[in-house]
Amino acid sequence: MKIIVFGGDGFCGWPTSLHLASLGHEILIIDNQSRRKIDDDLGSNSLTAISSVEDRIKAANDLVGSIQYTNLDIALDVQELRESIQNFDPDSVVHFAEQRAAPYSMISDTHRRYTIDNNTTATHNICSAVADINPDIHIVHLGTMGVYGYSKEFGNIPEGYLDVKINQTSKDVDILYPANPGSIYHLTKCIDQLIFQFYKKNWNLNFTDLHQGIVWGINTDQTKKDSRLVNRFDYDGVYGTVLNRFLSQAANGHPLTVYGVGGQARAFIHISDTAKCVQLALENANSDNNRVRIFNQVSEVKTVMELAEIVSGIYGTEINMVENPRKELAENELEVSNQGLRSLGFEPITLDSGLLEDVKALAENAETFNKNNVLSSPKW
Ligand code: NAD
Ligand code: USQ
Repeated sequence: MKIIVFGGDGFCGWPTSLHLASLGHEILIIDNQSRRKIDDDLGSNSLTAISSVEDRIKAANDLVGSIQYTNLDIALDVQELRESIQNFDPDSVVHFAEQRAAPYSMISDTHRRYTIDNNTTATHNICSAVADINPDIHIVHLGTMGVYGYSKEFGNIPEGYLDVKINQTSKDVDILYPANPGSIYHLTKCIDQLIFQFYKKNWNLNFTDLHQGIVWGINTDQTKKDSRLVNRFDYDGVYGTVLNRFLSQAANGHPLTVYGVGGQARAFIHISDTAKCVQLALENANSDNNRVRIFNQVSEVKTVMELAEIVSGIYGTEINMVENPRKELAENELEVSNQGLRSLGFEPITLDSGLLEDVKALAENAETFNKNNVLSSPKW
C-alpha cells in the first residue's frame, strides 16, 4: 500500500512509519518539524537524542523499508500539500500532524490560536484535497479519548456513537457522542470530528478516526535497530504525558509528580500498539460505507495514583502530590470499549510487561533529564 504519514517525525508518527515500512508499505512522511522547533522555544528537549530527519530517513531506507520525506506545513502550504498527494498517489493517508499537548494549548492567547489554527486547518486541508484529488483515499486520523470527557455518565464509553432514545418520537438513534473537551487542544479534536462527519456526508470520503488514549513507552522493534532510528521521548511538564513522566522520573531519581489526589482515570496504550492499531485500521477497510468509522485505540484504564503506586512499587521512588495545574475533575470513573480494534485482532500490551525494559532504556539518558522542566505546566 502507498501511505502518506502526516506528522511522521513525531512521537507516534515515526515508529508507526517504521512499522508500516517494515511490512513492505511504501511511505511518504510529510512533517514541518514544528515539534522540534517548539522544544527550542520552550527550552525543552527529548530525553533521547533524536537524529535529524535526514539521518532518520537514510537509516530507515538502509535498515527497515521505503520511506521518503517532504518538509511542508500542511496548514499553510496548501498547494504543495495538494501536489504531494497528487504526485505520490496514496491508497491511504494517516494524520498525526497536530499540536497535541493540552498544556501547550493553554499557555496564552498565542498558543490557543496556534493550536486552533494549526489543527483544524491541517485537518480540513487534508479532507478538502482528498475530496478533489481522489475521494477513495482512506483517511486514518489520530483522535483522542479526550473528545468524550472522562466519565461514566453514560456508562461504558462506546466507539464514537451513542445509542439514544428521542423522547418526542420514541426513536432509537445513534448520535455522535456528546463532545466534552478539557483543553483547547482537545477542543480541536472535537472540531475534527465534525469536519469528518461533513466530508463523509457531502463527499462520501472514507474515514477511520482512532480515539487514542495516552501513549506510553518509547521503543518499538524498529526504533531499537539503530541509534539513528531512536524515538523522541517527552518528559517535561508541557509535552510529557503522565506515565512516561513517571517512568523518566523513576529512572532519574525524581519524586513522582501526582497532580491533586491522583484520582483521574485515563485510558493507556503502548507505543508499539499505536503502530499496530494504525496498521490494523489501514489494512482492514471500513465495511460500513454509511458513516465515519470510529475506534477507541486503548488498552487499559488506570488512575494516576494507581500508576504512581505501580512505578513506586517497582523502583521505590517517592510519590509527591503537587497542586493540580489543570481544571479537571479531582476523581473520575472510566470504562471504555475497544471492541472495534480487538475484532480486527488487536491484543493489547498491558502495563506490567513492557515497563521494566522501557525504564532501563530511559535510565541511559540521565544526562539529558532537566529537573527544571519537570513542573513547567501552565495553570488553567
Ligand atoms: P508529536 O507532537 O510528537 O508529533 C506530531 C508531529 O506533527 C510533529 O512531528 C510535528 O512537527 C508535526 N506537525 C504538527 N503540525 C504540523 C503541520 N501543520 N504540518 C506538518 N507537520 C505538522 O505528537 P504525537 O504524540 O506523535 O501525537 C500524534 C497524534 O496522535 C496527535 O494528533 C495526537 O493528538 C494524537 N495522540 C497522541 C497521544 C499521545 O499520548 N502522544 C495520545 C492520543 C492521541
Ligand atoms: N498528570 C499528573 N501528573 C503529571 C502529569 C499529568 O497527575 O505529572 C495527570 C493530569 O492532571 C491528567 C492526567 O495525568 O489528569 C493525564 O495527563 P497527560 O498529560 O498524561 O495527558 P493529556 O493532557 O490528557 O494528553 C495526552 C496527550 C494527548 C492525547 C491525550 C489522550 O498529550 O495528545 O490526546 O493524552 S487522553 O488523555 O485519553 O485524552
